[in-house]
Amino acid sequence: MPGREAIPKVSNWGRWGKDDEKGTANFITPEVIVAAAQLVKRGAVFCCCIPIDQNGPVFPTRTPPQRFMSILNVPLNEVGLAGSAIANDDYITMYLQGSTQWDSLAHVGYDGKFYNDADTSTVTAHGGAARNDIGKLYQSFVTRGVLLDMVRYKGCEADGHLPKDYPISIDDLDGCCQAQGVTIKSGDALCLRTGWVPYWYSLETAEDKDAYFHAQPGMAVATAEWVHRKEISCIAVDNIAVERLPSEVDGEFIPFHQVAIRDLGLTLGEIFTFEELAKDCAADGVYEFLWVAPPLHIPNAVGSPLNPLAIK
Ligand code: UVW
Repeated sequence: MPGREAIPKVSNWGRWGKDDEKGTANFITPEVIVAAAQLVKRGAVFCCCIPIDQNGPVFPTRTPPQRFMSILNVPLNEVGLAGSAIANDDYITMYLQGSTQWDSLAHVGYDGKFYNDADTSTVTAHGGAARNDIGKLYQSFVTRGVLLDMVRYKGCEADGHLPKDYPISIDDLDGCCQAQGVTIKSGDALCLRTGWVPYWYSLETAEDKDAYFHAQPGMAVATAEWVHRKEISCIAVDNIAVERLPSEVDGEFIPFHQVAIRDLGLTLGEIFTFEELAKDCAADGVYEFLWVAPPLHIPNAVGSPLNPLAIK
């Protein structure tokens, strides 16, 4: 197996200035947003996240989200407030990486650095991420989305997902674009269907659920060069780690994360679902749409859940 030399040597450090913290989100210009808005033709809306509950796939180092009632059918006149109203409140505890999520540019680095030469000291226990946090992108990821339905393209529709640990290559990405009749443009959100998240919900045994996280179809590390060349603004995948697991690079668990997040400043999205959108795209042959997928406005956060919408 090759070592770190197999990781493409591409970088956006300094491209948008030495203080930039948005990375490839900068490809989404006002012109890109105006053009993306023209893609709304039918008013059809497709939600591309899983429910935030205890049933979704969560990496074993994390725990599933939990929602609690904090007050239950409380008559307001019993707590010193006027009137006949009764009220309920609730709260949630969750990993910001514990459901459909964006990884910020402070999520993964290497060799002591995060995107755009940010030192590891920019992330602290009390302050979180002082640089490259997801909160900086709260108005971002409204752009043209393109779904590459790799499950259908690779003839895996009967299984519903790509083979486990399938590495999606540059040839696959180009071939899928060609088969679907789409051209990737600067600023696009790449939405990639592997079928891996829907597959989770069919698993029954603890062994199968454990194995699920150790081998998954996803982006081959070499595709980082393609993503860079195409000026993609963000990648959203219906798998657990965007990239193929196990890694193709000796000694590195998540090499695509390293080059994409740290070197390119590329926001990665995981645990999406594209089943309904993919059905619609196959039916009308239109694989482009308005993509509205901002993170929550959480200053200093390393990641964020979201409710991503594809609108046709
Ligand atoms: C994995 O779960 C492996 O990826 P991330 O840390 O980006 O969520």
